[in-house]
Amino acid sequence: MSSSNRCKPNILVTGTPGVGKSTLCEQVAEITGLEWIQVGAFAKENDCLDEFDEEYKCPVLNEDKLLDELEEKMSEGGRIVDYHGCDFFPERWFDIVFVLRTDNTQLFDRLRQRGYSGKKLDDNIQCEIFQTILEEAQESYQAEIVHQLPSNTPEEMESNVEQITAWVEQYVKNNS
Ligand code: DAT
Repeated sequence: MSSSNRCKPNILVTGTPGVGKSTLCEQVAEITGLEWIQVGAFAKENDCLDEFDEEYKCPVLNEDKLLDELEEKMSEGGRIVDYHGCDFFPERWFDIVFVLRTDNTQLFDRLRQRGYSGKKLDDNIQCEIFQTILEEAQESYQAEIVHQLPSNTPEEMESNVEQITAWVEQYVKNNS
């Protein structure tokens, strides 16, 4: 359910790697005072990574340990969580979920710039084309709280930051 007793909301920002989650979260966190939790970095700092996946060339997340480590923060509220997956978080953690979307030619360029190539690049582009994360979010959370946001241009980024910031301000007003 989206209703909670939290004075400050918890937001999930998800989507394929490269769609702009971190850029967006950093700005929203700065304006609203929510704490930005970049799950990959948090997992690294809190020892929640398991063995290295050779195929994808990235470490595997220990999801159970991560959830334990995050529980207290999430129960307090006031967090903006940034991750390219969303089906293993407790539904009760989030008041709203944003799925960022990017056209695949743009995404291709961004991921190439990040140094992705081969299977890792192809799989991520396919992930976006097949709306994998959007469907994951729709299957994991109430439809009313899941919102898609286009993230192709700086103007769209700015508009997304403004919309989310306004939503946070309204939430805080309603819950104070
Ligand atoms: P993510 O955290 O989803 O992996 P990011 O925030 O690191 O993505 O962004 C990846 C790159 O793309 C980064 O160089 C900033 C750029 N970018 C992201 N969203 C954008 C947008 N809406 N317009 C222009 N550039 C964008």
